[in-house]
Amino acid sequence: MSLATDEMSMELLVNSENPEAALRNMQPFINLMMYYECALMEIETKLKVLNSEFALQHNRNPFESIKCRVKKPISIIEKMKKKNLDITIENIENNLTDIAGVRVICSFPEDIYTVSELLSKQDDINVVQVKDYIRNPKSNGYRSLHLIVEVPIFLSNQKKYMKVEVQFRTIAMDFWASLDHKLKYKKDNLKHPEIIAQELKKCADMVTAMDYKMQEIRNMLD
Ligand code: 0O2
Repeated sequence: MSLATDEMSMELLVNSENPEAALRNMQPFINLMMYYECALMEIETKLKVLNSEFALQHNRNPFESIKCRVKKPISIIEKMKKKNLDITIENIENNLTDIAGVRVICSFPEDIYTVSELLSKQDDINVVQVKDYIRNPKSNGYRSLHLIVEVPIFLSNQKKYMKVEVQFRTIAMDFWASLDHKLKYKKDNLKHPEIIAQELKKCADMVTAMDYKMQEIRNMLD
């Protein structure tokens, strides 16, 4: 069981008058989270295979790191509430696309498109949605390429397609996004959040310029 589901089960069990019944009720949710974890393993393996092959051919890795996570139960509940949806297993599966999340950190912008295209064209992958915040950055300066893909997992009695959100960014975009993420959570306690947002936007422009300059140098080296 993952840490996320483990935390939730402990909380519910401790507060329950009938722990056995509580555990039975939670089982479908625990199963669903396990399916998402399996989907993450599939995507991670696919990306690692691409990385190894690319490294052999080009003598360098197209990405620096991969981080995988299953959304915490509390965040799932918050997102379902925000969407005004009843919290059922079916609704969670049908309406949330980022329960399983993979973040791929690349050195150069062009590698993002190379790796994401190689992943997308694999014949067992269905690309459900592409949000290209690199070619079309958000107004705050956020840049990343987001893919929602479906990947099959093979269980003992069924083959099940699970959705995974794969975010591709450069090291510089990731650095920027982690600081911006802090702004999102601290905004309410800041005196002038708009000034920080403006400064961050300036940084986003510098990050973009640097990414493309680094890419140019990389291409000259090649
Ligand atoms: P967390 O805590 O990172 O998981 P949807 O998921 O489709 O309902 P949305 O906002 O339309 O919601 O999806 P989108 O734009 O693809 O964003 C999904 C994720 O991208 C976010 O997840 C963030 O991880 C990241 N992201 C999007 N915009 C920003 C941004 O402006 N700044 C930063 N730092 N990250 C961003 P969550 O669930 O919002 O948050």
